[in-house]
Amino acid sequence: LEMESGLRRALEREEFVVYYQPKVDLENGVIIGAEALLRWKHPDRGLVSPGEFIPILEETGQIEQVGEWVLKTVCTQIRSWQDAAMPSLNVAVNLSGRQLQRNNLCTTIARILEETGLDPRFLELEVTESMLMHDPKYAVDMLMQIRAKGVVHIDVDDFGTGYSSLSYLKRFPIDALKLDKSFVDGLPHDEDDIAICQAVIALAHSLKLRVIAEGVESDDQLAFLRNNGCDVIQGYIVSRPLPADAFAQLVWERH
Ligand code: G
Ligand code: G
Ligand code: NA
Ligand code: MN
Repeated sequence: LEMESGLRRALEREEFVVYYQPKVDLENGVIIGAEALLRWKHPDRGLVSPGEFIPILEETGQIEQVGEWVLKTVCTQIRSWQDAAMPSLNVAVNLSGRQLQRNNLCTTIARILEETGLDPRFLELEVTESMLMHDPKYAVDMLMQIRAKGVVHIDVDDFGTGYSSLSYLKRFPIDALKLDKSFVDGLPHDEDDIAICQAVIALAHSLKLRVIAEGVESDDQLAFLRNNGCDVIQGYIVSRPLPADAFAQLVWERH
């Protein structure tokens, strides 16, 4: 309850901040973008993880306002990196189920792109498998509308943890599957995780989708993923999520 009232004031007190975790192309080792991850700078408790407060924002409905703030902040940030002549970057924003269910989501995204003047192909969206399968017909329709606005990079997060209908997977206008950390964890030794990762990579490629592995921590995991054709990785082996300036510095250093 105390957290709930704190969250209610967090937006106006400017206590939210976006961190950026790099995504690296395995073909050339280049940082091609980032996942935007929300943090709450609580006045007493320090950095609070979204795992603790996103569920509360979802329950109270505040996620819509905060989600819009995240989209706006990220689009503004990408624009300012472009203005500073940074190498080209895509940044992925996580959508919540409640945001996807609102039928004005497409209008909101279009307005933010317009306000920030960002070319829509630099904004990437992450939706979870379970959000899509909650009402697949609706999700296909909504994602088609968003894609029609020029947002062509839509990734399926936590892939493999829920269950997808393969016939729908083909119909969603998506361009990448994110291999969940829980499967990457067991690489390169756990037989089941090996089988699952290889199957997801094969499935994705046969549907002409890219594969982004998340939660990559070790050289062994990285080697396995590279040898098995994974396209992009994200994880502590590259970097933890970073504040915008530190992320930009890393991009320059590795350029
Ligand atoms: O950043 P990790 O460090 O703790 O994130 C925990 C969870 O919170 C992840 O499932 C992530 O997808 C989710 N998350 C992080 N940022 C956002 C956000 O801006 N919006 C939504 N809806 N979820 C987010
Ligand atoms: O649900 P989602 O996939 O958006 O969540 C991403 C979460 O995983 C974030 O909380 C992020 O901080 C965390 N994360 C990212 N890379 C790693 C990693 O290499 N190891 C661990 N333990 N967590 C990671
Ligand atoms: Na995500
Ligand atoms: Mn994920």
